[in-house]
Amino acid sequence: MKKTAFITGATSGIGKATAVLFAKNGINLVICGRRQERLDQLKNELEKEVDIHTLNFDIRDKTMVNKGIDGLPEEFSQIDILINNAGNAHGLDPVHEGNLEDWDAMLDINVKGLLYVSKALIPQMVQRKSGHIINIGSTAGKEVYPKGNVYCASKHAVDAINQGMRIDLNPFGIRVGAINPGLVETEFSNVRFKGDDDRADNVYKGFQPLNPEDIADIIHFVVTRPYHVNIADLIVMPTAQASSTIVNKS
Ligand code: NDP
Ligand code: 8X3
Repeated sequence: MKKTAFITGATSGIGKATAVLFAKNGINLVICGRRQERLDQLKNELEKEVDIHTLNFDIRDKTMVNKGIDGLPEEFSQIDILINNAGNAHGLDPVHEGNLEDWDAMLDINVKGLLYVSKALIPQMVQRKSGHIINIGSTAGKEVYPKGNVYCASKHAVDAINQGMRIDLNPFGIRVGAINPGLVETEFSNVRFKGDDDRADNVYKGFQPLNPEDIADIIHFVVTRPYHVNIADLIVMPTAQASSTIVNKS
């Protein structure tokens, strides 16, 4: 029987690449994001291969999150795989110059939003005693870099939540693991720098960054391991990257 995956942040970058690869491999999808036109376009592209349902919500809004998940059509109501991917950095400023709205956005989306979706979907996994949750963390959840303060805090929180979920869901046979990428070229830096394309492009100049398909490939590998294998925590960087601050640029 086909599995169904629920992917947050499927309109772009890692989430979108994961949706495409899952569809190619026969995994039905619930794809989420705020940009409905992109969700519709992806659904059109992929629905020849698998069944797809789109959910439009701002992950910060727990009422919308719950309404969307409670209202899933019967054929999408059993979620086998949850990819907690939606998230972004907002700004890159020393802490004394930080923008409070950026801080709210990062903590509300990357931490609380991830929790809202998880809380809405985990009880069915507990009841069935099955499920697989992948939390997309970051190297920023393993170390802190200059001006990364609150983004790093949000990803350190994801690291803690990943561990906490694995402990609490262990009695129910639910697999929980995190994938922590380094530099991946997506819309991430455009969002961080609020549409400043030159500044965003500069982040990935002079070395070969990861692309979203590299991470999708790893996510698919993780979810296709035999049941007794749980990849609990994985860090993946471009070869040119050694840490958040050490990148071998030409
Ligand atoms: P993108 O900006 O390309 O994609 C971000 C996705 O998150 C979009 O689909 C966006 O959808 C969704 N999203 C953002 N805010 C909200 C919101 N308020 N409500 C619902 N959905 C939201 O970035 P990436 O693909 O790079 O990022 C995906 C994940 O990977 C994030 O958690 C990020 O922190 C993490 N990551 C990224 C790295 C990188 O270098 N790119 C490295 C390490 C981790 P929409 O705007 O349509 O709502
Ligand atoms: C994204 C990677 O180094 O830009 O989480 O924070 S980094």
